[in-house]
Amino acid sequence: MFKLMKSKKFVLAMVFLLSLVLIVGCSTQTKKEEPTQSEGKKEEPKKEETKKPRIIRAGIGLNDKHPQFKALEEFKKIVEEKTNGSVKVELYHSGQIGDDRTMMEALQLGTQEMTCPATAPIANFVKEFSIFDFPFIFPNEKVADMILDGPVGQELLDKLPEQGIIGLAYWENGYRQLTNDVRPVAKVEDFNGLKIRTMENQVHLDAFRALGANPTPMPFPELFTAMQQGTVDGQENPFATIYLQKFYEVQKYVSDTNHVYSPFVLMMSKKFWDESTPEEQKIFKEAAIATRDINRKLNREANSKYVEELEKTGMTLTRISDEDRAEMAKVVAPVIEKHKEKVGKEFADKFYKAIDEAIKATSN
Ligand code: KDG
Repeated sequence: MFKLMKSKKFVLAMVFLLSLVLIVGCSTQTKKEEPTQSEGKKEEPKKEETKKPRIIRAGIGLNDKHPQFKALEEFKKIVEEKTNGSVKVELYHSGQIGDDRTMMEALQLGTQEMTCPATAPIANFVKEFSIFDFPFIFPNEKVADMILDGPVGQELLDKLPEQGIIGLAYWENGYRQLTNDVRPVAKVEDFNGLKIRTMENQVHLDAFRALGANPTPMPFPELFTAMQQGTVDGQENPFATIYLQKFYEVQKYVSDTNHVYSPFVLMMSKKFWDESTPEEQKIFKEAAIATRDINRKLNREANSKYVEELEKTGMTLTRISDEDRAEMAKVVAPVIEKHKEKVGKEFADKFYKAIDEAIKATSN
């Protein structure tokens, strides 16, 4: 009996011990599975951030040697750096993705983000822009800068958003000069019958017609071939463009007509602008202004350097006398009067008044 009791006790003791082991085991197991306080705070491991950069496709008609492209490269650098890579800028030159008009239309549709056309084709979207193409309106670059960067220039940029475009800043194309492959042009009568390619702008067409030439509007990317094939005898553009686009290969004569001071407008699609944050918009605007100054500096250096280089290529340079230039201005005066009516007398008067004030301010 005692033996039995002893063994019962033994069995009970064993069962107790076993259950103890089991309980302790289970409890430590459970403990392991329970998150510790600090583990509980741990965040879900983050998935790789795969936010793609937004792309700005910026296209121009001129080639990659031109100060316009050099300034665009600076714009790209600033924007990519300041947006920490969340915006990437792709640059296209030589009309690779279109001419001035088609690129502006692409900006309106939101299928391209930036371009930088001369003001002449912009007049087909906002008529008042044609005032920049009135011949002999800007006496020098200082005056042009004051007007463009002042309230009248801004008033014109403010007309672009209703066309689906944001005008960021005025850059510089420069004073336009005539080239042709027929004869030296020194006087009004020398324009007679010359087939001249002009930008797509009514003021240019009317002015060259008044001078006796036979003007044809044509997008810039088609120009070299048109001169090469003799579809046109000549064209007009600043010295830097004439040299850097190698027009001297297909043109014999260049005259320093200085007939129009041609600005560029660095512009962005309103769709892209509206999708950007206020911080990004600030970066775009500031970069446009910083690179405007780079562009103007490089462009002025290029225009004065390349006029000499053009003579070295074998082109004949004709210097126009003040009297002959005054005669040209007299011939195109009625064209200006006609287009003053078109842009609106009130606006034209305001523009001319601003020029007078800028002349006074810059001549001190
Ligand atoms: O990149 C600018 C060109 O597309 C164009 O504006 C140059 O002045 C020009 C022209 O004659 O068309």
